[in-house]
Amino acid sequence: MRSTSLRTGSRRRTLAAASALLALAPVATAQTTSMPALRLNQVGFETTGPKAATLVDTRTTPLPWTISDASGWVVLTGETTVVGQDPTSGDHAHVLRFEALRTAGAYSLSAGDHTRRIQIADTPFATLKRDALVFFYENRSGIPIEAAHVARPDLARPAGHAPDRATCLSGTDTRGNVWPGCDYTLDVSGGWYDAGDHGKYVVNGGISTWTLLNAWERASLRGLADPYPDGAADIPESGNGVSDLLDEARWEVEFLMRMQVPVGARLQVPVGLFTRDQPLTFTEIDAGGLVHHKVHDVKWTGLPMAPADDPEARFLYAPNTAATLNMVAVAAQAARLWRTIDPAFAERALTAARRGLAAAKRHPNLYAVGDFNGGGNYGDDALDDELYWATAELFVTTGDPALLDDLRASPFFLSAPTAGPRPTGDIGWNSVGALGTIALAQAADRLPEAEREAARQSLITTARAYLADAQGQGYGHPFTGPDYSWGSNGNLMNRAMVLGLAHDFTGEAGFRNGVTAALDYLLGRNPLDQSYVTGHGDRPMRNPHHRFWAHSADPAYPAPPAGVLSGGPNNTAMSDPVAETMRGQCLPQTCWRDDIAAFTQNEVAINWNAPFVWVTAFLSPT
Ligand code: 9MR
Repeated sequence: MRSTSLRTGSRRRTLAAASALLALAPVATAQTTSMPALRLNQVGFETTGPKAATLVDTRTTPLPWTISDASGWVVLTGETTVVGQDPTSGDHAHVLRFEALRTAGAYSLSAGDHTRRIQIADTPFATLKRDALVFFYENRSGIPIEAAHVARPDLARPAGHAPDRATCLSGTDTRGNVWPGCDYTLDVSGGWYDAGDHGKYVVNGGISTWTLLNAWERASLRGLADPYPDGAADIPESGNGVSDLLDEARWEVEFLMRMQVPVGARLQVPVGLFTRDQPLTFTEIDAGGLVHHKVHDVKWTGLPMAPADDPEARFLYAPNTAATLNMVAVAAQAARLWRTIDPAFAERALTAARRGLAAAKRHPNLYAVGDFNGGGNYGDDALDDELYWATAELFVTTGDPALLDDLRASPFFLSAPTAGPRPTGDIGWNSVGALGTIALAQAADRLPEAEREAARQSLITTARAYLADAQGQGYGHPFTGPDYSWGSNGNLMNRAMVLGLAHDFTGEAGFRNGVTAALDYLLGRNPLDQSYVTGHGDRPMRNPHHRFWAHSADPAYPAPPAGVLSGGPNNTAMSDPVAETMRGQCLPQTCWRDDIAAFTQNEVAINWNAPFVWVTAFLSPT
């Protein structure tokens, strides 16, 4: 885990930053001037669920609102609650609550001279849930994407990187270090492309796969239906008698295991942390069991490009401790989940996990080095949380008492994002400690009851803090900012997952309502009146940063499928060509453009769609 200050809001920081933000005049863009002032979930509200909308209006007294049905009959009236000036959106917000309306149908909501259509349905998120998972099939590497399994023929494409065989990168990096390479080649075919690029990264693959597997295991442990029973997602494996959610996740688990260094291989790698201006020194180690960081093109490819057209050479990047522990966590989880479904696969996963953990303990200080021309970095210089997470998953799978001793010795033992002996910070690809606590809190018969309860309490305390963050937000979502970092929508979904778990543990409706509030924000209740999900809502995202779904750059390429979540507003890394033009001109929640070139704002990624799957599966359990 690196510093999580960008992700975690504390009240003090929020207030200080709020006054700094007020100095930033909100700039009306073409995008903002024509927006309706009533902002709400454009997909729909659950008949029995919470229902809220935001009205942007400068008046400081409550305003009346009405809801009429399709025949114009007024079915509900009320008054807004004035929230006031919302510092991270720049909007003067009123909130409307209409949960009293519990009859499915189409309605018109009117307030302050504005009218907006709303939908109320028993399960408004069922299609969203399916589409959110199909995203993963559509980003598979090493297999053709077949017209029979996608919504439109133009989304089909030939297999990319089939096969994906690579040896270790050798030669000079951008800082002049000379990498020695290795004497083997691995077949690392399969897996998912990370995002808009063609890289496959173990670190980000780890949390993404864990999240999908947890969505399945959570339902199973709670005696709920499989959220994606066989056939639900219509993927090539549909019909094999296994959950589509498990089949999809296995596509990546197999890839993560292929990234493991063969037993006995000796490699020259940088050991320990190097500052960026220090030349690297390479030490020969027994690298067997470690896991390579990523497989990626030697340099970034251009856009648009179908995966099968990638002309660049691909390489394995040096193994390190974080990547190894990511594989361990997920392989341990897989060993548990497939134990009766496919015992041979489960056994193979357990062997990989055990070997990986032993290798990570032998080499606890191998860090990702990012000075290459191609590929994202996913570098992390604090690995205690990865060790805790991987150990927790292997302990839950095996019950090995030695692993429990290790867990109890970890600073993160039973900690959650804002609670426990060492709060982990919000969940993200580089902040995975809470995932270990979630595994321990969910597992039956592993921890003594008092410790299991403490794990649950940490998560519940965190969920309460997230609900407190939602208080006073103009758009009602459980995040104060002030900073909206890269992938802020994915971060919000990770918060929603913790809220969902707190609901599992307590049954308190307020936690479930917090999950819905987070989803409302993604689906249009936000200052840009934007559904950040393709194909869903009146104003869906259309132009993601993606090399294949690149229609807006070249009409020969397809528009995106439905169910793809945009990374979302990002006021912390405004380094793409679109964001550069917005610097100093947008408030945090508005630093976003639906533009294929805006890779810091509008890329899509497996670690953002995965908690989106978790959340939609939570809200739409069958
Ligand atoms: O999600 C990642 C974000 O947290 C980092 O700040 C950013 C810059 O390193 O990288 C993001 O991940 C990207 C990755 O490096 C390459 N594939 C696309 C990912 C999403 O933009």
